[in-house]
Amino acid sequence: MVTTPGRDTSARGGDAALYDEAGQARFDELIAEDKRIEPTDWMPDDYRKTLVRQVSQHAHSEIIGMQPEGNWITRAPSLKRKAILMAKVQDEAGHGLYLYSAAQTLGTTREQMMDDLISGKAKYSSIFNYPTPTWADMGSIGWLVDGAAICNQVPLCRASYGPYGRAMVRICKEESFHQRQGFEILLHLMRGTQEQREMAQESVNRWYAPALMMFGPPDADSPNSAKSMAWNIKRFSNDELRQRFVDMLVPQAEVLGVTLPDPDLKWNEERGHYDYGELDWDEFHEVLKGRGPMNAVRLERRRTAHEDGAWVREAAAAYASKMAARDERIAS
Ligand code: BYC
Repeated sequence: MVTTPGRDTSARGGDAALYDEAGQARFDELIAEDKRIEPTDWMPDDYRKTLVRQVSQHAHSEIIGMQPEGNWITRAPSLKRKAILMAKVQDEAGHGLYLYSAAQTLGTTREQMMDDLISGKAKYSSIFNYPTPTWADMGSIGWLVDGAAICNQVPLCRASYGPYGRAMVRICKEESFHQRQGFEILLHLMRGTQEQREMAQESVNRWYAPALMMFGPPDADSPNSAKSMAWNIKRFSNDELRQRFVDMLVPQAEVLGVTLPDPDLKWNEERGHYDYGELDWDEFHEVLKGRGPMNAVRLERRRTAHEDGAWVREAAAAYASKMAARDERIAS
């Protein structure tokens, strides 16, 4: 094994910083053969950093994403709707936990990720910085937000990093149920009274464009895509996935009877895809800078929840050290 000191290329964040030529060759081979990289394999530092960035942002999105829907648990229109919504929000918490665990295998700690989130340093999906003023928003989130998430995440099941890809398999199964329940909420409203139909349409009008922006900036402005695709983390570009999503939405909107709020949306025979109008990327960048309609509220809520949960973390740590001391006594 040839090692070159001075380049921090270790797979485990804090370990000795050594470039491993044989490790690099093995890594390149695994990527070329479209095989999985596991936590114990050597990996280039840039690959590890890219994954920590994407997986932790993804985990934060799931955790912050509980808030817009959590907002409606106490006001769901029936016991059945309430039970479904509670289960869905709990699923999001579970997704966050799988993903934090996957990120931890890359050498980062849960504490570090949490600090980055509550200090406002870490990003999370732009979509969760929009408000949920009506019940129809639970339908739009399921149909459009979870729908976009599935389009984006099904290819991530084949991500080259094992723990991430495996977490995505389970997450996608649950997202698929989430998307259907959102569709069903909207269908129910669209088959209801005039007022309910208007509520559903108004909500779709607000969520459609932000959902399209979930896929990230246009390819020409996506600094991370090329590397992520070369490493088989991302399998499709942001624009490719956005197009796939639009093509999927149009027939579903017809079944629902809602209008997608884009006058430029039309079938392009030549391309075999729907053309769609320009999105407001200034709005997207404003949201990313923390100036979206709900950024401050979302972060403040997370901060408070973290502080309120301090006693749980302390109790768990005290219990763990008590158990460790007991095991030591038994062993000696
Ligand atoms: N929001 O070079 P790019 C869910 C950032 S949760 C915020 O294209 P990349 C659900 C990007 O991070 C769904 N930031 O980046 C939960 C980068 O900044 P940094 C969450 C965004 O990584 C609860 C910069 O813009 N899904 O489904 O190649 C309830 C340039 O972008 C966004 C995931 O996280 C955005 N929308 O591609 C209901 C999926 N877009 O990091 C539902 C996993 C871009 O360089 N993530 N940025 O400072 C990914 O697939 C990719 O990270 C992205 C971006 C496609 C999002």
